[in-house]
Amino acid sequence: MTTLHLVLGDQLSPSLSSLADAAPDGSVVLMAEVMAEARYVRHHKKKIAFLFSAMRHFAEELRTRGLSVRYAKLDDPDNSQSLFGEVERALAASHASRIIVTEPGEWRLLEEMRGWQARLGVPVEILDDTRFLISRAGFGRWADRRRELRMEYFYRDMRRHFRVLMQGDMPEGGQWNFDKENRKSPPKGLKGPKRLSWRHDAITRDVVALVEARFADHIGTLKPFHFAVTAEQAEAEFEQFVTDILPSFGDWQDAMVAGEPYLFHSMIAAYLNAGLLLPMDVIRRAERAYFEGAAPLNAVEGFIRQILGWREYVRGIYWRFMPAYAEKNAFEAHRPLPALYWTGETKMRCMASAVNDTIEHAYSHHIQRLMLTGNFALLAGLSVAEVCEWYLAVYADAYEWVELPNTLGMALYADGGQMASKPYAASGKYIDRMSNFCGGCAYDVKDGAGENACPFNALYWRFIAVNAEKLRGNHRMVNILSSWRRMDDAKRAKLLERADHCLDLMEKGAL
Ligand code: DLZ
Ligand code: SF4
Repeated sequence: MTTLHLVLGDQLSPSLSSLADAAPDGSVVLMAEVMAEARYVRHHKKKIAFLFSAMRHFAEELRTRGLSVRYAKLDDPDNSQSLFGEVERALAASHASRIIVTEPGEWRLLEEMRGWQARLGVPVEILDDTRFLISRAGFGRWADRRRELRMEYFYRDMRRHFRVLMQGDMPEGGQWNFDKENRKSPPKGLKGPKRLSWRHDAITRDVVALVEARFADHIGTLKPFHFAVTAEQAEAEFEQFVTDILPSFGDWQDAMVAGEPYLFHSMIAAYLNAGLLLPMDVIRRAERAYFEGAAPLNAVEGFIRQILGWREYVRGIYWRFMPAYAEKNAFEAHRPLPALYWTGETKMRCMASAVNDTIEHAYSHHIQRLMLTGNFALLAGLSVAEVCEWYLAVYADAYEWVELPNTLGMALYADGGQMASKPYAASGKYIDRMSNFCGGCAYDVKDGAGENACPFNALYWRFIAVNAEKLRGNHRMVNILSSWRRMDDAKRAKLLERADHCLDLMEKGAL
């Protein structure tokens, strides 16, 4: 009796539930590089190369543990190019009598897998993904008890439950959240440390050549390719973060600096989301750094909140509200995504920087994603579906369970407030305070409606004006709505005219 254990590209953890009873005899582990997954959105070249190389390395690791691994490479002539097709072929070859898989991270794939048993005629067991700290059902029970869902309360319950940064029943330092200390503007010359980079082995060289040849039409530069592709390498990067970078992470968490795509961010999301690192390991390591006096509480608490709080919370929201969640569009935003999101060609220095970082690294940090590309999309009323697809495609860490609530909910407020208590809409003033972009920009951040005025300013007021009715019920928007109402008519008209002109320029590729 043989069991087929399917391992997906973002399930590269030896502790995976579907591998728990895999044994050298009676188990075949199946991994498959398939066009269906690589092309359902046009993933960034670096994202595909990272995953394929990490998948191949993980397959080798399982083999050295004595397991029998069937690995379909993308250019194998018999590759059916879909996960179902590869399962079907593996079933025929191995005569397995059942299939085990850990639940995938995307609704579309889970729906598909639920139909596999009937199509294949053998039992297909779909197990919980125990790499997450709370199960889908557990989150459901937590949410059922609440009238309104807020990450902050979820996070506190997770801190209490797992006893992370706690002193008895009290949070370490007497506060749950130290974000007020984490919003410093960047001083002149702020530079992040040099990061580790890895020499390519034969596996990575093959994969980079494959991606270059087969995905030339996808966004992104492939070289230099800098990602860790094994758990060991990812752990070394994380260790560098904890010892050298974490102490400064809190202070500069919201800062943006031209030419500094990473600053003091951990850069571990791609590794965590593919399974090379496990959430509780990194949480405990960061907590230890605090208790040993190696990193301050504001930094450690802020870092841990991302993983113990946000990461688990967005996953919970995703599964609780899908598939209806993907259809939400509270502001009825439908304007096509402009070319500048793919090319980085714009005179707006901040946007050019965020998009070019993305093209080069398949990465940009949280504040660039939220307050530049996300904020601009919100203000310009860009199509929610197109913006979400862009985020899913371009970031090496993006899978729909994490991308959709972050983009549709947090950045675009398209869920009408399920994720965020107010839209993260901001004018150029915020960007100027948190970055060094504006000084060297073709636009004037201090100008609202002039010929050279920063587009974020007029677009911000247009967003308030167009959505005033929808924003009225939100008490955190009261002041800004009344500022708009009190503004004199001529000024309002000029701002709206400037905003329309900016949108015209954007559509013509001239903004
Ligand atoms: C993202 C991705 C890509 C690019 N390629 C593959 C692949 O060839 N084979 C595979 O098993 N998984 C891949 N993935 C990850 C899946 O898309 C991911 O498992 C689902 O989106 C669910 O999170
Ligand atoms: Fe961005 Fe406006 Fe500043 Fe230019 S002036 S960098 S467009 S915020």
